[in-house]
Amino acid sequence: MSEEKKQKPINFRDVSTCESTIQMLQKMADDGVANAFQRAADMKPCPIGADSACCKHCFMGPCRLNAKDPYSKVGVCGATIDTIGARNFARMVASGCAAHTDHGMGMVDVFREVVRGNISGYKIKDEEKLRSVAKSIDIEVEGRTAQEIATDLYEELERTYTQVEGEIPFAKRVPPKTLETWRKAGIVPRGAMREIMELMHRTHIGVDQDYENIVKQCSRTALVDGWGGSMVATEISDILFGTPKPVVAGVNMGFLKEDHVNIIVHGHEPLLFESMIAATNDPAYIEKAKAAGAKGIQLLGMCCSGAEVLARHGVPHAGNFLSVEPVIATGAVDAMAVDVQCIMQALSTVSACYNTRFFTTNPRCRIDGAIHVPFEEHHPEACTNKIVDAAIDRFQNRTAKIEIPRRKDMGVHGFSHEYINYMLGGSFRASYVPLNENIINGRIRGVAGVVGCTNPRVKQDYVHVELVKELIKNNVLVVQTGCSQIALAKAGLDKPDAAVMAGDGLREVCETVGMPPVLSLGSCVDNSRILIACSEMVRTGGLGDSIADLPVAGAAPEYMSEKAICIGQYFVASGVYTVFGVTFPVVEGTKFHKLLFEGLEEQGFGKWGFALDPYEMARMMIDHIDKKRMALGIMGERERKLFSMEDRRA
Ligand code: NFS
Repeated sequence: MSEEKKQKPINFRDVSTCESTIQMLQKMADDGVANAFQRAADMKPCPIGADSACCKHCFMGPCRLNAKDPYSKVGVCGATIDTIGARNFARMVASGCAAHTDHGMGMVDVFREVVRGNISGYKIKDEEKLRSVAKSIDIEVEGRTAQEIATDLYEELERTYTQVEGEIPFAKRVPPKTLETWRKAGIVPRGAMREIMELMHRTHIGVDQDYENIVKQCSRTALVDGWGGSMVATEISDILFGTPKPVVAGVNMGFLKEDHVNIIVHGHEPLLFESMIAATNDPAYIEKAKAAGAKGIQLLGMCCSGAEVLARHGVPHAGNFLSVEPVIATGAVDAMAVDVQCIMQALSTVSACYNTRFFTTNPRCRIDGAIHVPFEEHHPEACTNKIVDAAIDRFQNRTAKIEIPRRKDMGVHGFSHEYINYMLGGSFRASYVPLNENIINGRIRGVAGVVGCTNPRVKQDYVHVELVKELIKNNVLVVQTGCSQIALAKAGLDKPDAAVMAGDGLREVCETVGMPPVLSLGSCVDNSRILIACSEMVRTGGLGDSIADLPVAGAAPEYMSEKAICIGQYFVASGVYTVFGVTFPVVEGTKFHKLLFEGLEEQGFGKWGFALDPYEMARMMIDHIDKKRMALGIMGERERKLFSMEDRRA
């Protein structure tokens, strides 16, 4: 079954803290089926590549520089370590930005077709959101029909992608002082296509060889993701499928049901998932499943589209990125359908081992060995029906031994920034005033976004969970997206009674409002909700004039994707201190590294940070938050006591 020959023995408890994943890793080992944890153990990362100290941008090389003595060598063309590092980093940003903006543009395409009446399967579900998004970019809404507003809106939002000159529409949502910093630096994004194109051009051999200049275009490209592609994806998803409101929902593999037909959707675009919800609730299909001997059909999500429908509809979520292979080892997954992004190629092999029907659905993502059933927005049922049929057929002919981990974790999901507004202020005075007030009076020390992937190079979920626990203990309110929020959901921190784990101040606020100390906001494109929340905090007043003034910080402690690098860069460019774990793909001690970790902050932006240890990471974020509080003059006496590492651990 396995393609691996010599395997390093691994203790599963050393590589994950997710009980279900550990149980399934044991099963995979018994079954002789390979997985990412094993492959990571067997494959040492290339040290030169890990530091991004090699250049493959032309064929005079590849040139390898020495990370230990970075200025001892240059490439064949004379490129220095700073140029090479900046170009490599920039291309990660370009790739991550392309992924999010291509997704966002796909959403605009569908929105346009819905507005024109060419698609019947989706409709404008949240008219209030339509109006508020339109208003935020100065589209007239008074006395106009939804149709008229939506027509203007898609035309306007399309500019986020295609515009050649001028600022993207959502630049209007950026706090004035932050926008001024961008304008001064010449980095207000035009359209995504233009920014990505220019960044790819500038990083070609022999073009931009000034790392500071490259970083400018890097920021501009990243910003067109955060305030552009991703934000449009979030807003249009809300308009079409509804803005999330808190919903009690479950996470973990225990939601698979042995006596049901189980279907998992894994990927990033809500379209496939929304249509799959319709198909699996179709009475005709439920009857068909029953005729095949099942009690019904159980639909579950994984990764980011899973996080979106968890937030919007309470569809259970089976696990984050590193659990996608292990879940198949349950033998209970009758079909897995994927669209784009974070889809491991190995899923095709693992599915074959357990007789799971594995489907690709998007023309952008085909995998050798998968069954390709094209998803087409005009006729989504043509795709989803085939998948449900195949799943029922597989249920009837199950051969794999079934072992489903028992664990189910219930929690509250779906905190859109609109809901945070409402939750804190109530329906009559919905606003961020209570949040700002509680930050100013010190009950809440600050806000941290903890987001991003899981990565087999670090113990799955461990850094996420320890970091978040440490932050809330120190009265930092945590907002979450992506695979990170699934880690915390499994650890039980997204329920109101988790407030007992928070410091006194945060606990008091949580108990008064009835909210958890950890708010899960959705998928990775929903990081744009955090940007909007930051803007609202600035607009509400009392916490400075720009995002860079706010007592906030961000982290992606177990990241693995280029999308994460792009997200990190747009938070930094927006003014947020952003700490990454695992590894940082830039040679330490270089001028380029210094610019990212110090120089950008001096220019009025945020800055990057790096740490492996969750407690160290928390300390860095808290120190930064305190630094901002101090600058704002809201550092109360009570908080001045600095805890040592030992105090915190205790
Ligand atoms: Ni984000 Fe979503 Fe997860 Fe990482 Fe992948 S699923 S878009 S990249 S692994 S958080």
